[in-house]
Amino acid sequence: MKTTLSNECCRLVENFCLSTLFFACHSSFAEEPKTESPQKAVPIIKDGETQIAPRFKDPDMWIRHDLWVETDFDSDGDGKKDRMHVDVTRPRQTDTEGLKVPVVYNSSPYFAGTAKSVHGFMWDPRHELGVEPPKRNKAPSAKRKGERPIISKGHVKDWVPRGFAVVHSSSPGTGLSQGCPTVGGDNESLAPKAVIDWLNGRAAGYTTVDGDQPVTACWSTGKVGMIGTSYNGTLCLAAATTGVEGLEAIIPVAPNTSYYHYYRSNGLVRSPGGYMGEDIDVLYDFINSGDPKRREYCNCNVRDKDMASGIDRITGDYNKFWAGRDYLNDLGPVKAAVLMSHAFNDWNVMPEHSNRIYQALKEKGVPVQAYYHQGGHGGPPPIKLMNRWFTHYLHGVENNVEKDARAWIVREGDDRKKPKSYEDYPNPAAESVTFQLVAGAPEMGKLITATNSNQGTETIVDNFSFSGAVLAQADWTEHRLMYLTEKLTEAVHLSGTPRITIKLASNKPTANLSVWLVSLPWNGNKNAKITDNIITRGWADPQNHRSLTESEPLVPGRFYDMTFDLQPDDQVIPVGQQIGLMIMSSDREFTLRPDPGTELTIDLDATSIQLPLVGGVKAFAKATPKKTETKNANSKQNDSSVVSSSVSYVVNDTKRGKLHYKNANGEATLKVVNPDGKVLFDGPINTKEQKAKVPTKAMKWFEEVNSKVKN
Ligand SMILES: [Ca+2]
Ligand SMILES: [Ca+2]
Ligand SMILES: [Ca+2]
Repeated sequence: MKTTLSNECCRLVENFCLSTLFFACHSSFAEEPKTESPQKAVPIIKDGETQIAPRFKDPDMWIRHDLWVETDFDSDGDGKKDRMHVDVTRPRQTDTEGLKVPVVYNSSPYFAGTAKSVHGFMWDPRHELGVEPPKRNKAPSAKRKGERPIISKGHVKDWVPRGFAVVHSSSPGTGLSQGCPTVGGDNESLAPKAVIDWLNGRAAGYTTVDGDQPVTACWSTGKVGMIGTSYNGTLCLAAATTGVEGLEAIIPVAPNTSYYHYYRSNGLVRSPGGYMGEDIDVLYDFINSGDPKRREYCNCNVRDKDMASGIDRITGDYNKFWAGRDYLNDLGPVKAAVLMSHAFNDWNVMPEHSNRIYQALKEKGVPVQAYYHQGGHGGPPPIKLMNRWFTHYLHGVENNVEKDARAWIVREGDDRKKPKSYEDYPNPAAESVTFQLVAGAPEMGKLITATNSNQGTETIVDNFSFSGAVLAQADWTEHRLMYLTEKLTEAVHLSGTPRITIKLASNKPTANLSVWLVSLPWNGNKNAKITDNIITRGWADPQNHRSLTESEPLVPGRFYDMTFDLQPDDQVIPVGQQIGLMIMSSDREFTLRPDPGTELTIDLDATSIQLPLVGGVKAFAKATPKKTETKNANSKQNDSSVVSSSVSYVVNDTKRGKLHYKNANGEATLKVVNPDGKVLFDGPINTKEQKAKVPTKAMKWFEEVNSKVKN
């Protein structure tokens, strides 16, 4: 690679170059080391990875400086183009030997201070659905740290010793960057674009926020890779959607790719996990650390105008405001190679955020790979994966990274640095398996692959005071419905996005709807991993059964069909567990919390869930063999490996009433209540004598139902 100062670069920015050299002298160390090797330093590439080089390694020899890059927008209304505060850390040889290096770039709204604890100014979730929410508390103002010249030390240790420059910038309206924070607005895409333009000699940089002494990046090869976690990951994607020349690769870690999907779910107001009551305006207040003199303008225009009129916490519907903050709508110009990173148990920025982009880019033919682990929010891929990505796309080294496995997934309990490779995500061997429901409320019903009928309806009485974890462990409750598969005798591998189709009626015009896929028995141990208990979850607004952009009040008692996706997942459910489909109304940790009492009635025959299982229905059948009829005389009574013989179901029928049958280890009981609530029979039915006491009509109904369940 070229190591001399390119004349072309200097010609392009002729006027800047002298001042750059002047500036470089200032920012550089005072004394030349005496033992200078005669050969010029170059990045060392071995086995397809850029190596730590002895001559780039010493942090005392690095050059650090800051500057402001001028953008093309004026988002803070002062009539001047907004300038972004940028820092640079680069190997000394970029000054002394004319070395040119590629750039690892990280942009963030968090670098220069945030408002104190976000929890003081959240929206209060405790109100009825579909009404104007109570006003939220005023946020304390964020204190601007705005340190110079180092904005952040992030990623420096990984990349500068390998001979990359590392560049940071504060996003618009934060720290010493001008403009307004817009949380997903266009200026957040155009700001990193301007920085990349500067790294390529196409935009102006200055030594001060308002001065005219220029700074150039003649030391840059112009090849830029962006990396960042969460909001900083969003900004990588935001920059890529501009199609800016020079942005060759990005590694977004747990990026939020749509603010709608972050604060809403299928038409429902739904908080990110751990941040109950957060909304886009709360995040605005949290990051609003820019110039105190411009804040009034920004608050007025961005938060109190654009956001206030767009967020719609009353219906939770998708609209123009949200569409403008959904990067899936902006993928057209993307050409940067994307190494997407996320965790399947990130209940803050949920895994759909990366998956929707990954799948769309794959279809578009953009080079993509995915790295997923089983933990929570954040967590980048192992350095080796990142290094191979940047070495190929920023250095142009043919290391065949594009022929590597497309998906890297850390298995449950494994070291996060040791993912298993897969052909793709979802696993190409996964096939959708449809499960139907067998009645069981208020206890647990069954989840079966056979087709099924005459299961009637079952009803949930909403009560936000119980968490999903409590409801999943309850033996008997009216606050959730639970349907369990047989106990697994072989592990089952779910890979992809589960989809539920549900037919339901509400007794009120509004209702929350929450669905969890769980693994039972619940592991209540303090050290339990999240994958021990929760497989995945999803939320939806029944009012949006027909349209995501238009809620429709529910007619109490009328049944509606709706289909929606749970969060994408890749999880192996081990032997001995049962997969449970839990349906709730409010979800204490995620949804709004209306007064308890809303009743959701589910039509079981018209409700099903599709699970993407590796090996499809055959693999599932193999993991849940039919119980043998032979009495297992040899097995000990408490042998936990014996498949439980407990059967229980409840059937609701508007004409006949309610039938509840339970058989636990051979002890059968039956309860039949007529539609007026009169108990026709309630007692054991183990012997001929006991059965004789059951009224003929009730017995006939029971036999009908029983024969169907057995099939
Ligand atoms: Ca301005
Ligand atoms: Ca809605
Ligand atoms: Ca999972």
